Amino acid sequence: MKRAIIFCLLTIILNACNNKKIVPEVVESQSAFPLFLEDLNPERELSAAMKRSFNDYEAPRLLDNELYTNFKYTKLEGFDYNNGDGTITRRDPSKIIFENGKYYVWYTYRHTPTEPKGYANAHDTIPSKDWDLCEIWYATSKDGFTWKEQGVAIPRPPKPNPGHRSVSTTDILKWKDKYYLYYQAFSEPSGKPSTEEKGVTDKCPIAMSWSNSPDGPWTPSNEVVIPFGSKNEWDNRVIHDPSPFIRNGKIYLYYKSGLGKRDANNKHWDCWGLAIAEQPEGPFTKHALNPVMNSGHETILFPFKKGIASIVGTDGIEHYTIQYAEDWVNFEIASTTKLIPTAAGVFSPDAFTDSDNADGITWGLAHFINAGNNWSKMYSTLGRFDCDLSQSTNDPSLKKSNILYPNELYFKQSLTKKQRERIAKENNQLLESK
Ligand code: AAL
Repeated sequence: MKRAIIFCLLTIILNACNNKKIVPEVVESQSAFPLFLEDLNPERELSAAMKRSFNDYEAPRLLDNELYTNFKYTKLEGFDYNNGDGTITRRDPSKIIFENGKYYVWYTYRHTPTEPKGYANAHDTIPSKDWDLCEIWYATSKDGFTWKEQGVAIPRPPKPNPGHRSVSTTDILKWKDKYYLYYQAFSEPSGKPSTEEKGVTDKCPIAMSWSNSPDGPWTPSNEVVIPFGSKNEWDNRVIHDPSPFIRNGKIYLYYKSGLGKRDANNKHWDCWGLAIAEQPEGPFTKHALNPVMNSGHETILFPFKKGIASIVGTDGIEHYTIQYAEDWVNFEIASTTKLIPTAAGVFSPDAFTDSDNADGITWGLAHFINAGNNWSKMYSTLGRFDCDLSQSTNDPSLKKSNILYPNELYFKQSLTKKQRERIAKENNQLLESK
């Protein structure tokens, strides 16, 4: 405790120092940086890296940083995948809520006669992608490890309602004792070749259904609640991954879209927006500062203290970071991490409490795509992750950074034939130049 007080005082002093407009002189000489932080001279000149340690992060050391964690994973009981033949998928789980003495989770469920066969082969019963021809199903659990599948929550609605092709990638909102599921509502198979530029489309807006019970029945609004942006606006192409929360008595719904031309890796720029409404059915007003996040094809959000935190997943210049926005709009990097859960739904007790001191999270469910390691039999499974991003939890074994991966994992990332040829050419050029 004494060290924590000293550290806090030190941080305050250092921030005060750094906030003063001191024009950094060329530091001729100063005493060496001390062995213990409590001996640090608050007037000391610091390098950029050491300034970041005290200014940019909650603490210069991981164990003291509430917004750093490593992750542990556990396979789930209770879900069947037809021996991994690609006909059954479960993916993109929602946040988890605790009601009626048990946990609830909703997810994208596909059960089709065949595995996904691409847009060109898609048909009324043949999926183009893993998330095509899907419904929203749900499951319950007493412990978060063994789950009982309850069946369909949101079926595909009849044409021409949005989602008649597929409903997927849902999240839950509890608002004034009613329940709302927001989800991607496809009216065409995902993967349609794009007319504007190379790549394919994954075009869907966001629809919503509501219920008086987490067990349903669910009534579809049969309307788009988060529309595409207009042509030439950043979120014109897709509106993905709806993630609703309650803040200041309003609904804060984060969503993902993708802007810019696809790059050499066929990726567009995944960014996240925020839309705010007074009522669950909208109207939602998109924030003027959108996009509010610059990375993360798969990003996990949860209220933390008075703000909101995000675990930024695959893709983007700030992927594999944990970020925090005290104002729920301007995100700053709080830590970097690794082996993060993909497309996860977290058990976030404060998701709907509108708390100004949200505790954070310790577990959730993630998805694992290509679960059979055979892209021609593509399907995904759900798994559990545990972490320590909680003020009330203190688990040093979840604050480690030196997580060693199996050596064979490195060698699985092997050079292509083309890369070996480039290297050989460079070698020969060097040899010939001597
Ligand atoms: C997911 C999400 C959206 C996409 C597809 C299913 O990871 O980004 O939901 O449409 O992939």
